[in-house]
Amino acid sequence: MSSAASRDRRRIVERLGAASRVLLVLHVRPDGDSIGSTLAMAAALRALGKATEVVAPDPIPPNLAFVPGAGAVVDAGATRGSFDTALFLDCASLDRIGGATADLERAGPILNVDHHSSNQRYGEINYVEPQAAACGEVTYDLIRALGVALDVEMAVGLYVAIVTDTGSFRYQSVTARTHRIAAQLLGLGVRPAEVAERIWDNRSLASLRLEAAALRTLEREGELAWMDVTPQMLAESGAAAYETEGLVNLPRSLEGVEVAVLFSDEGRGEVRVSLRSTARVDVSTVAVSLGGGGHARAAGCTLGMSLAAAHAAVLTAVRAAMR
Ligand SMILES: [Mn+2]
Repeated sequence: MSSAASRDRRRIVERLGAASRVLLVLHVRPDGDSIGSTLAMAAALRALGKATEVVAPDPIPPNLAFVPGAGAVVDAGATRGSFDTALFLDCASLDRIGGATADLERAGPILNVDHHSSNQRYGEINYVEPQAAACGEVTYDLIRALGVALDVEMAVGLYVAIVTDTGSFRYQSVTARTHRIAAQLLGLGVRPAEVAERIWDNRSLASLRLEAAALRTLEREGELAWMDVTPQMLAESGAAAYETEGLVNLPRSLEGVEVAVLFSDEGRGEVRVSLRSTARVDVSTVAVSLGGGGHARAAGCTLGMSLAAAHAAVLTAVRAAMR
């Protein structure tokens, strides 16, 4: 850890130590890292005697509702009272909290804890560890620095954060340290097979039908592959929008592919673009150039245009990045 990061962590620990009511905010379309890190952190703060509330700008996907504490998460706009501190985990930019901005008006200064290299440092204190494979790793360090003894519930949250953001320990971001942290969490009682089954082997028939329909649009151009989700596919399969999560891994798994793109048009006049790379191309620069953000190997953006226009804009930028 850099000395700047360790100084920032010390400052966050001091501020959280002095806090008494903390608002924690999930990001839009909360994923395993957002949910797992945030719920583990909220439990750690409660262990220190702090009052906490967790607000979600979008619903928690059903396959992540088992994470301890998920049942107490409230919708955007539904928090009560005021907070002396706001804590964001896994949020690269302020707009990632969507409709929870209203809740933020009754909260104190923002503490920003993250692992995205594109993090915009919008907090009063910013503790960003771009080397961490998941915000769950950063959260693990922070909970320990707070002097809280991890329990099995916090451990499940942190494990969910890490196992989801690393594609089950498969991505380039994974280090020996990632595995050492996971080993600690298993030692606290996390059952990895049970967690994996809950997250990945609980799919709806609709989501498999959506996958089949999306696969028919798969296109390949050398080391680049892409796929679409259209409003018609969502309607015909009956799948919910959150069930497009992870579909980008299909073109990514194609032999010889370096960059994979999923274009998801959910019929709201915009296209959500997910970008993945395997080893070489920094897709976060492509995403940032289109108004989004992320990591070198996983990034995304949302474009207010048609699917055809999004294809043109994104594929042109990706081809340039690949040269
Ligand atoms: Mn993350």
